[in-house]
Amino acid sequence: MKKVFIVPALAAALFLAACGGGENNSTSHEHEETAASSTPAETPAASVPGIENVQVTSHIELQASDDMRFDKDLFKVKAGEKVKLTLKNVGEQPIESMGHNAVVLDQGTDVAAFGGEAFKAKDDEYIPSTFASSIIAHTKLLGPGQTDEIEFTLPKAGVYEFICSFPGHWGTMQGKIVAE
Ligand SMILES: [Cu+2]
Repeated sequence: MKKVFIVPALAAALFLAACGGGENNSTSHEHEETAASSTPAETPAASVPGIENVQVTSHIELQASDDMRFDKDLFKVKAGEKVKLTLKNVGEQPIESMGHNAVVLDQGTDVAAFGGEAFKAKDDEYIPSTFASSIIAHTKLLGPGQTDEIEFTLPKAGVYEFICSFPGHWGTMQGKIVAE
């Protein structure tokens, strides 16, 4: 987390250096630009490739397979409205070696760090309590042929990642839900 704060601090220091000498004639326009560029921004929806071709839905339907993939990885929903997510494990391998779930993460969650913690949470179906506040919703861990359905609401516009948190899966089993 420290790095997150170093960047604005540096920007502020540079800004102060640039404004050194105490002149009062720097314009307010310059101040605005500095403030904007030093604020860590959430990923704007427009920056997600292919999102312009995705229709808004209130029902996310996902399949997970033995090749460690979801069949889809990009969805668009309405912020503040209830969304249903259905996950089906269409694989054949046993849950112990190839279980799947779908975990919807809050904006800005460090997915790699989450995956690392999930690895250690076998007794909780790989849902790490250390990241409880980053989890919007999650399905059960599913074995072959099993299906689970959950409902949740994405609180505000932006980009939310979803992953399978079974050990080693998040690298290939991840996608984005864009709320608008
Ligand atoms: Cu998986």
